[in-house]
Amino acid sequence: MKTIIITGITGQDGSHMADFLLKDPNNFVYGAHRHLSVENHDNIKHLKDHPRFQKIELDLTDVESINNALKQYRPNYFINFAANSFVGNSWKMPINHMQTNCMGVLSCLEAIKNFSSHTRFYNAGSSEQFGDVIYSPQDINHPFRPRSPYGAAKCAAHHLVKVYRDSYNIYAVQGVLFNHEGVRRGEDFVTRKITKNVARIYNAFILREPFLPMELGNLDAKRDWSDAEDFVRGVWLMLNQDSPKDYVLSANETHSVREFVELSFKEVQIDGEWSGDGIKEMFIDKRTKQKLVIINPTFYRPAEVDLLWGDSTPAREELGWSPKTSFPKLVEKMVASDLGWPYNS
Ligand code: NAP
Ligand code: G4F
Repeated sequence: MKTIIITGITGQDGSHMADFLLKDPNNFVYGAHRHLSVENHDNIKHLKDHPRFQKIELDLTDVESINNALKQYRPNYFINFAANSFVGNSWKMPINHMQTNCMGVLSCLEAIKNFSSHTRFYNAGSSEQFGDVIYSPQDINHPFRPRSPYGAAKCAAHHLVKVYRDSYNIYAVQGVLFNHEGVRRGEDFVTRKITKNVARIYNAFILREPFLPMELGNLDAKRDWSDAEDFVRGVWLMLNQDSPKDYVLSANETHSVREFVELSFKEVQIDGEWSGDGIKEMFIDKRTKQKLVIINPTFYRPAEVDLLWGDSTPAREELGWSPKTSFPKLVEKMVASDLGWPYNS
């Protein structure tokens, strides 16, 4: 039996990774979560009675809990998905981002080195590390030019993973993953925020009720969006190479927030058009002239990553990985899920 600790089990990637790994009867998953007064375990409630799944408590800001987990379970794999993952929050809580997303990773590496050196380690890196990009599409060799405390913390963690790999012969990798979304995406992230709001507005249309428009920030930001369910397989492949190497995972295409809005409303047959400029810009229903989207400058960031566009050719050629869900299918799936509609992949 292979044993795997997954941190961030209550989040999007952690829960999808658990589902993916538990398909193999030779895997036993320890799902690591932090203690909260009110549990938020919706993404893993279906695993409650699974015979090869066990929840354990671990907080990335608590070194003892990390040490204890490594000492007690000495797992074959330790997959660190836990993070304060919301970039927008990182200007408000920069120290928390550094403690969780960088020092937490260092604590994991130290615990592996000291108590379980056979454990293969994955840390969740991010295309935010590329930040203020100087060429497109971005590959693994693109320099790190972070634009947020979140991105800076992920860069520091990336360097530490390499240092531990080189210094102590630990199997440690940090994948650099471009944006990946889906039906378990947190509701603050722009894709899920849009699909939840499209569902709300569509339902109001059907019931002929008044509604408030959705409020967004920078519509021109471009991201390379994929389906999170496609990415967990890539992470597992990175953990099972002959020797450790970091890879980019991405869809290899880029789309703006504006396009995501248009496509989401099209899914529910609401035909909108843009009007106005800057903070006066809005998306209006062509038929009723009602406002569907307005700009709220509080969602602008102090510094923006304008364009992310990945090049995952090495992962495709060397690991045999590729994403299955296209961008339009991802939008369709998320809108359908937020409306409770059936979806066929
Ligand atoms: P997510 O849904 O926000 O999940 C983050 C998880 O981390 C949650 O389970 C959260 O637990 C946990 N967590 C936060 N602080 C913690 C702490 N101090 N100790 C232990 N657990 C803690 O994020 P995701 O989208 O699944 O992303 C997974 C990882 O990939 C993150 O490291 C993220 O930065 C990185 N990443 C994500 C993307 C993407 O597009 N999704 C792209 C690149 C990199 P609670 O439920 O208790 O809050
Ligand atoms: O959905 P977002 O908050 O994701 P962001 O900042 O790209 O970060 C995500 O992807 C990273 C990988 O590149 C991960 F490392 C990270 O953990 C996270 O998963 O914002 C996407 C874009 C930004 O440019 C933002 O300014 O959408 C823009 N945006 C426009 N209006 C908005 C909004 N973002 C949010 N969250 N909310 C808005 O109302």
